[in-house]
Amino acid sequence: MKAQTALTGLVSVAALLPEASANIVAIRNPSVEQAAAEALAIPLAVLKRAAPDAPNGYVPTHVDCPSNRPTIRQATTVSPNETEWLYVRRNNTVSAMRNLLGRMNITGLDTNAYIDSVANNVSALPNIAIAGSGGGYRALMNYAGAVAAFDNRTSNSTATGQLGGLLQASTYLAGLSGGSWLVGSLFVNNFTSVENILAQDTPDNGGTWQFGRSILEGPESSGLSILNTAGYLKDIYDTVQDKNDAGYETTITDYWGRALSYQLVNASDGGPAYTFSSIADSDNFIAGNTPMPIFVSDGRARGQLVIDGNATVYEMNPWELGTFDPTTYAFAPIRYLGSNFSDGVVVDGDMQCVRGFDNAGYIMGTSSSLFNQAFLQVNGSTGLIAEAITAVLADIGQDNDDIANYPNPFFGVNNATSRVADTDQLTLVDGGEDLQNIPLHPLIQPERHVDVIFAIDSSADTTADNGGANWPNGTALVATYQRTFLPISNGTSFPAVPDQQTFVNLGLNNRPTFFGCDASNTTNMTPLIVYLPNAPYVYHSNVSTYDLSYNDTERNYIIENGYNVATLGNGTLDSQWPTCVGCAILSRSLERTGTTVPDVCTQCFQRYCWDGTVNSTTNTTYEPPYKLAKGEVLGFSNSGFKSTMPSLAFAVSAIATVLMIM
Ligand SMILES: *[C@@H]1O[C@H](CO)[C@@H](O)[C@H](O)[C@H]1NC(C)=O
Ligand SMILES: *[C@@H]1O[C@H](CO)[C@@H](O)[C@H](O)[C@H]1NC(C)=O
Ligand SMILES: *[C@@H]1O[C@H](CO)[C@@H](O)[C@H](O)[C@H]1NC(C)=O
Ligand SMILES: *[C@@H]1O[C@H](CO)[C@@H](O)[C@H](O)[C@H]1NC(C)=O
Ligand SMILES: *[C@@H]1O[C@H](CO)[C@@H](O)[C@H](O)[C@H]1NC(C)=O
Ligand SMILES: *[C@@H]1O[C@H](CO)[C@@H](O)[C@H](O)[C@H]1NC(C)=O
Ligand SMILES: *[C@@H]1O[C@H](CO)[C@@H](O)[C@H](O)[C@H]1NC(C)=O
Ligand SMILES: *[C@@H]1O[C@H](CO)[C@@H](O)[C@H](O)[C@H]1NC(C)=O
Ligand SMILES: *[C@@H]1O[C@H](CO)[C@@H](O)[C@H](O)[C@H]1NC(C)=O
Ligand SMILES: *[C@@H]1O[C@H](CO)[C@@H](O)[C@H](O)[C@H]1NC(C)=O
Ligand SMILES: *[C@@H]1O[C@H](CO)[C@@H](O)[C@H](O)[C@H]1NC(C)=O
Ligand SMILES: CC(=O)N[C@H]1CO[C@H](CO)[C@@H](O)[C@@H]1O
Repeated sequence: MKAQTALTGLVSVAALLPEASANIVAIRNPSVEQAAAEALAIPLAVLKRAAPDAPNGYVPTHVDCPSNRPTIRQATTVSPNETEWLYVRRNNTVSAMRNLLGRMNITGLDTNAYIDSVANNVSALPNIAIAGSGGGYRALMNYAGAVAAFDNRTSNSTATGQLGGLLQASTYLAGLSGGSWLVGSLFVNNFTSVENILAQDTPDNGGTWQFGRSILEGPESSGLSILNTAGYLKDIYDTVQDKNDAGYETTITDYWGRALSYQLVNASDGGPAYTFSSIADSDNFIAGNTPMPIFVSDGRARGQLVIDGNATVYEMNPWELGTFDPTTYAFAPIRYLGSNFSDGVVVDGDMQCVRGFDNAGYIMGTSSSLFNQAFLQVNGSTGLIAEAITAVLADIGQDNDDIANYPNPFFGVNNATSRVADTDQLTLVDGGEDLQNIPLHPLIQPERHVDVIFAIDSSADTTADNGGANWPNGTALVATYQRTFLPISNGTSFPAVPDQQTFVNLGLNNRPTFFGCDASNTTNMTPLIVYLPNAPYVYHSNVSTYDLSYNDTERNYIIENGYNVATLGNGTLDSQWPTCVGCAILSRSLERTGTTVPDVCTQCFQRYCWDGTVNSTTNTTYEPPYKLAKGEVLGFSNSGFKSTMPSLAFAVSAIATVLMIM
């Protein structure tokens, strides 16, 4: 059994829901022509970022196919689009890496000369990826702190002891579930910085990450308008209803994804027309000035359970949805999801392509569909959303409440080997349901040649009392490692990791740990893993996954703590930490070019690499003390952020949800 949910002690939220309205005015669906006219009226500057480019808001719409008709491709390589983009991006990481490593004080190696010597050799140039786990808002905030630490745009992030520039030097930025909310939120908002998102959230100008009111009530404002809960819920209801009326089978994920958008997309009403594929058209991304975002989701047939490690793992990136797993082994153009694909092509005829299915919030909601549970508490109460969800549940059954429906683009593809070749709907669930709660799967594909993965783990694994719950214990890494021994792994490999009890006993879940340092002890030089587990540096950030509201003070503390997770308190706990991060970045590259490993790096590896020791003695106590002191704020200063309270202190921490999640 995996994530088991036991919803207990729920406070009824019926009072928060609008009265069932007798006359609901359906939101008008503009015609395609009207929408096109409106789109043309949007200033060009707006089109250059991730854009509200869906022809008809949230509702997927039939359009003429492009002359180059969309097709499904086999998963033999990464997409031509990615290959083309990588030329630009990898080249851009050269100066960023030179800059970063130059600040990392790697005594004994002229990093400038080294990077210059490998700059034109993609197989020698370090290839960096960052991956953020699931875990709801906790994961979003902890990952946000780490990404802020890696971002050279963050104030003081390029000072001594800091890691600013790692983000600029990275090729991939992956997110799963709560981690995908962070990645999605940054990309849909023009790849702005975390610091900037927080700075813009002022009392006068309700910003993007307003978590003070839970998603059941909606943020206080949306764009420039003040929101009331009734209007918010009605809007969500109406847009989902419109999609349903247009003939698409909707699920709770639609409601959930729409609600999420209000908090994550900085546009009126959560930007119903923002598509995930529009990221591929934004200037920043095309110019290779950002890494490539990747989300992860698991396949699960209706009425079935996810089998640990044996589920098909799908990825969503700005061009495609698909998987390298042999159980599907194909990729579909994400922009044209919803089209009637059969045998790998769109059925012939006019207006046969569909646009707008890849709503950004829906894609984020798919990766995090376990959180549909949050919406379930309205089941049985009155009000629009409640009635809609009750109806959905009656239709699909409670067992499928975590599913996201996609008209299956892989119908008739790889009939002999695919698990989904004969199903109309591709049903996807939360990427963490197979316990691989860190989105490592896309990053360990041999085709991507990643050298080092910074794995930020915000999982809630531990269950101990006395402050010991909701910390990671390595479960996600263990799951990914074990999967590489199953046939479904299809040539992927992963460094050896010990059992979870060893993680806890040796403190590997409480401080940075490197796995796979000895390349010769891994298959095909699998990436080095820099494991960065959530731990209490300046705040007890082990808040429950199902805590759905955070005041700004707490939000900022958790982000601050995440910053310290990544920087070891700005190097306070180890002044050589940035050097060691540099060594991790260079490790595989040095190996391939036969370059002598500098002594400082050897020292770092002695300190941070797991050496193969196992200690599985059962011991359930885990009460990590503060590594620094509460609120000891270094560098990424809380004072720089707004820390006022939401004016409406809704005491609705409605969910006393006891949820054991990966
Ligand atoms: C997006 O960000 C870039 C800087 O990274 C900026 O030049 C551009 O103007 C921004 N675009 C919009 C529409 O805000
Ligand atoms: C992806 O590549 C195909 C051709 O290889 C091209 O037609 C398409 O426009 C590209 N997509 C994007 C979003 O750049
Ligand atoms: C690589 O980047 C450098 C500067 O950062 C630029 O001058 C050069 O044109 C780029 N090369 C390619 C092939 O894009
Ligand atoms: C951050 O890194 C980018 C890419 O190397 C560089 O162009 C930019 O100038 C840097 N910004 C700061 C503030 O250091
Ligand atoms: C750089 O590292 C060396 C040890 O390798 C140390 O002696 C020196 O103080 C460090 N320099 C800075 C500026 O941290
Ligand atoms: C994985 O799934 C396949 C069917 O697709 C099944 O044959 C196999 O036994 C499963 N393996 C495990 C370890 O569950
Ligand atoms: C795969 O199955 C589909 C539908 O069952 C069928 O139409 C198609 O011809 C099959 N493809 C191959 C290559 O056998
Ligand atoms: C590790 O976490 C899993 C849940 O992910 C839990 O079942 C297990 O008991 C934990 N083990 C330890 C030693 O913390
Ligand atoms: C913010 O939330 C934290 C944690 O729940 C709580 O301790 C603190 O009192 C709250 N602050 C205000 C001003 O509401
Ligand atoms: C080396 O590989 C073996 C076999 O995979 C594994 O048992 C061992 O733990 C690995 N050692 C280290 C230090 O990773
Ligand atoms: C940056 O560092 C300066 C000097 O140490 C400090 O005064 C300032 O508060 C810091 N800014 C932030 C946002 O932490
Ligand atoms: C390395 C490896 O085993 N690759 C296989 C992955 O799955 C596809 C589709 O089943 C095979 O064609 C590859 O050989």
